[in-house]
Amino acid sequence: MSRQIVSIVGGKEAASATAYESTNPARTGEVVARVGLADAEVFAAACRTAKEAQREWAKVPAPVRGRVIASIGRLVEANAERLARLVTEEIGKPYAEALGEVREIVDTCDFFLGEGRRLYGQTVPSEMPDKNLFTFRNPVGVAAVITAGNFPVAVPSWYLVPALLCGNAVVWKPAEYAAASAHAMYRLFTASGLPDGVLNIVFADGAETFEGLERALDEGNVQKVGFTGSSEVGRKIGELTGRHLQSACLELGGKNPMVVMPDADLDLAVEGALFAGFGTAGQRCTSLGTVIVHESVHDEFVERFARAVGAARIGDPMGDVLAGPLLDQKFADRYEEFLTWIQPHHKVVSGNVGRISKDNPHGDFDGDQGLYYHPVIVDGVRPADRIFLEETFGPIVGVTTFQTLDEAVELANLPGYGLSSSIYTTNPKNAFGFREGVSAGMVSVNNSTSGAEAHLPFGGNGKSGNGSRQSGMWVLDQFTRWQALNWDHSGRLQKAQMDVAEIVPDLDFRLA
Ligand code: UN1
Repeated sequence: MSRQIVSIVGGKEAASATAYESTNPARTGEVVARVGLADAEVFAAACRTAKEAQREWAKVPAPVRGRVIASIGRLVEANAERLARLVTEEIGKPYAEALGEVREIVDTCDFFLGEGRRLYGQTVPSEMPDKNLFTFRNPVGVAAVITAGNFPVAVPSWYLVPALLCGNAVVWKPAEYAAASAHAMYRLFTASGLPDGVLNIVFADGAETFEGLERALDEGNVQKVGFTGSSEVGRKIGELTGRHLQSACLELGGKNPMVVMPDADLDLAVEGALFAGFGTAGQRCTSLGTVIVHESVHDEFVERFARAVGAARIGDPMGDVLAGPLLDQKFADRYEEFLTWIQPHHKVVSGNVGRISKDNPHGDFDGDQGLYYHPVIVDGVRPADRIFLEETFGPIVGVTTFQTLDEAVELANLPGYGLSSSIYTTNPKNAFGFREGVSAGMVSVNNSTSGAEAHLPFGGNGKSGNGSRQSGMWVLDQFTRWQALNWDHSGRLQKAQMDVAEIVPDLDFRLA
């Protein structure tokens, strides 16, 4: 069944300039949706519409906005299987994971529906009598949210739900190759009764989006940009928003390390590395990049890891598999390039490499019709290698060794990203030492690098982001601005710093 979808601005379908087909990566001949892509002007116009709608939305009491978030959560829950099936159909994410992804939207709504009755400000004592100080959280205005398609519904909800709850309007530009999932989520959100124009969805390619965003920023119609995607595009968005004196919320790539200490439970570490590296076909921004394993357990670890990967099921994402296909042809093409980074000094220990086919099967799976790739473990990786230094989005994991924890931390930080990380150890000293030294925003002990929970701060440092955090209470600082109010009821002008009573201490006093 193929759908026809277009952008929706102010509750009405908007004009499209070009046509795009979102296909099923498990059966590339199957069109999931025919998408009309809009141009830069539609994007800029959507931001104008959002600005109009935001004024009224901000006046809706926050607890009432919280009720709308509660309704969104209920609607998503009631449609969970349908939405998850669509996600699986459109981007090939295994169905169990797609259901988990949909669950994450509900969790996010659960967290923020109560925030409608909090959005706490403070009362603060004044330095002068008969004067009161307060702080208020004000919505920023219009948020332009640009998201990737590997988490086509959960990660967008991390922006959309708190942004709307805080009284902002949103223009959402999802990834083209996940357009149908995004469109379905948009419809669930608006079924909650959100007024027209408060949430708008624009399908557009990268270039038109960037131009539209620039225009909207110039016109003063966007106050916050949220972006999840590559470090390269994130840098451009950071520059653009910086020129407009804004700081975007950037969630970018990762080269997430997993350290395996000599005292680790190796079976657990292998299980963790298998899921972290090859679950979701390695296409999470939190997926495992490099295993940094102590030299004393290297051989044992690699042997068990290779065995686990050989036995892992790759196949139809509606089935019980570790991984399905890559997200889209664009990702398959890029992944093929990452495979060329394998050098003669490397040792592929996982078996076959490249596209799964009749001539190059994974066990009895021949990958017929889909963008399926062999999971690859590359041993012997060195710190100067591209495979070690750069994100390789897809099912490929490097392995390197270390001698001391300090060295492991240094290797973990060397690529300059800082999204997620993991250590396997049974010694708390190692766990806390690693936590303290590693540059990542997220640290797992005896767990996968992926699998962030919806109410912890999520975000990266270095090449993984500009330190902004999503999720939980921390994201409120992205979608609100603090306003300080002072109210003097003394009936006279009391000048701060000057008209302040002084109590004089005897600072020369010493105990005898
Ligand atoms: C992403 O890939 O963009 O940690 C985010 C995880 C997810 C988030 C990944 N909950 O696996």
